[in-house]
Amino acid sequence: MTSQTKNPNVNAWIEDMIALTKPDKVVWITGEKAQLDSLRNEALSTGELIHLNQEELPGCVYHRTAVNDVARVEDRTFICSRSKDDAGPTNNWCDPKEMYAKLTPMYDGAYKGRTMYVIPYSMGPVGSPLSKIGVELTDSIYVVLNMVIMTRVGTEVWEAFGDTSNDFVRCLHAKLNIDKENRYIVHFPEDNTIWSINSGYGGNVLLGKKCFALRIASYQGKNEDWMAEHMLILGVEKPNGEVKYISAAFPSACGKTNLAMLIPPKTYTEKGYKVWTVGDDIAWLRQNKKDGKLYAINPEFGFFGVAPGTNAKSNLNALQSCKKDTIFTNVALNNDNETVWWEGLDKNPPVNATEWTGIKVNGPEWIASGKVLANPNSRFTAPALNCPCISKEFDNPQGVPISAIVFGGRRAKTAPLVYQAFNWQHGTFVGSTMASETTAAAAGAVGVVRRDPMAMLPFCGYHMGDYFKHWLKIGKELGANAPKIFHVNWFKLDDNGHFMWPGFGDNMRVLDWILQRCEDAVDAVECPIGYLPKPEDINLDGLEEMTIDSIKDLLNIDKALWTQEVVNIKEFYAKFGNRLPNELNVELSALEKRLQK
Ligand code: GTP
Ligand code: SPV
Ligand code: MN
Repeated sequence: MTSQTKNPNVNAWIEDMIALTKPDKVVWITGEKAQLDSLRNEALSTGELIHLNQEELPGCVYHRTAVNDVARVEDRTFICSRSKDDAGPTNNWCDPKEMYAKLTPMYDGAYKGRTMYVIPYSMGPVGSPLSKIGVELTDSIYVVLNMVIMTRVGTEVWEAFGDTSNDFVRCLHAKLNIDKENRYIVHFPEDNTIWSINSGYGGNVLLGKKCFALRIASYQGKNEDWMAEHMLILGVEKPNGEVKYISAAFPSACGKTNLAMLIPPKTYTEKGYKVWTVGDDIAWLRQNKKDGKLYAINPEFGFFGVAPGTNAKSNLNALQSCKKDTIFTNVALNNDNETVWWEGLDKNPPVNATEWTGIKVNGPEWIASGKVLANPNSRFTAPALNCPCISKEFDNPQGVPISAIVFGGRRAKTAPLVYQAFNWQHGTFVGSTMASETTAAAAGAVGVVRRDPMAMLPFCGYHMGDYFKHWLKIGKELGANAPKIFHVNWFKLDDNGHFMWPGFGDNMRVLDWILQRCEDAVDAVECPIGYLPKPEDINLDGLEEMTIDSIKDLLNIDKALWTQEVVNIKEFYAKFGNRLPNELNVELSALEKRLQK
């Protein structure tokens, strides 16, 4: 198949990459069903994909990654800006010339005996002023089929490239040998280029997602006056039909997909409240020059969601979304060997199970011995349009106006259920000092508390001090139109190590308070860290297990812990040297003073 675009910049780059990687064959992805069906069949015949029951799960397939390749690899992820200072203290950096010199020989002939797939894709509705485009080259059919779900792929995207544009991201992926020691996920922000090699795991290889839509896009946003954030976007429809939009940044595997699709408790649905999903992982936000408000689009087209813990009670909408046309990765197979199972799906692990690496085991015995059937970071790739509560604004090229921005993480003790920042500058401080326990979404230890500013620690494509400066600048531009900023914690533990808050659908009760605050419809209590709800203002109707006293515990501010928190923040801030905006030091001192009072 010959090139599908006249754009000489695209064609020259692809020719160079063909010369480098030396594929046997080049296939241009058109997005047509016949082409995708034939690729799926080819992958099923080679074992790259595994068959699932097409009556129970129409259009669904199963995939196992290599055992050493199940999560993002932060220690092998690089931001190769020309100046080391521009990558900042929170990113791995290497001189771009050196990195190209190191990786070029690895890519040399990497596609020999293989096919190069050319995937044109748009992040965001095709042609929207808020969207961006890219091309991913890959030798993996699994990547092609995932990209088709996760981004807008197809011939129509070439039109967005026009005949001359150079504003597209060049993404090169090669599986090579899935060699862990030579795995590299590398970003060249100044070249609009991403190179990924020796991995086949989602976050490392679906280059439109974290690599482009966060790392490269955050850099573009800084230069072009918009923001790329690790945020879900949801709409709360009130009984009068009005919809208010909230975006929320939680670190990986900390509840974005769940919150984005929440089903409100009965006390709300009875009154006519509904929640609509716009996005579950990434938001691109920009001030609308007409009304001055902050608008957000979800640049993605599907959900790459955490499977374990997803069930009819916790997230029915996610479960419905993956009933058809879904790719399951590293989950377990059921008794029948052709439907899927994961921890938390139900209480009945299959007796004749196939665990995620492919070993046939007795599920209940296996679990009793302390092992898992599904990988803790196993995932489903489901089309967003499958979601029963997908927002009708999902495809709106203008995006949706954001009323509230919410930060959150997994904190066993320190952070209360919810509080509101005093203003945008203080909210930027709250986001910049976020901390959370690490999860299985990235390789490495799980459950260690680390600072993860705005849930962007692994995803910011430039110096984080400059990123904070950018937040402050956007806040100034928004002025009175700026969304209100909040912090939540669904994961506070009691002394027995149990979650104190029921979470999931009941998080609606907290969103309700947040929206009331945005509308000045409810008072709050000023405390050293921000505005807390009055306990009686959290609606507990129908929530038998919670009392006003348990809400008080959830909202309690432990001064000793917060005093320690200030010490830790100081230490963290010291990393940024003179690139930390002074406004944040001012906020830190003010917090310290308020705590001493
Ligand atoms: P990424 O896709 O990695 O960015 O993750 P995410 O932020 O979308 O997290 P997700 O919604 O998939 O949730 C991850 C895990 O947190 C799942 O096992 C959920 O069951 C659990 N979880 C989500 N929301 C809540 C909650 O409100 N309370 C509790 N206790 N657990 C939750
Ligand atoms: C995350 O880790 O935040 C994810 C999954 O959303 S990945 O695509 O692997 O980044
Ligand atoms: Mn994520």
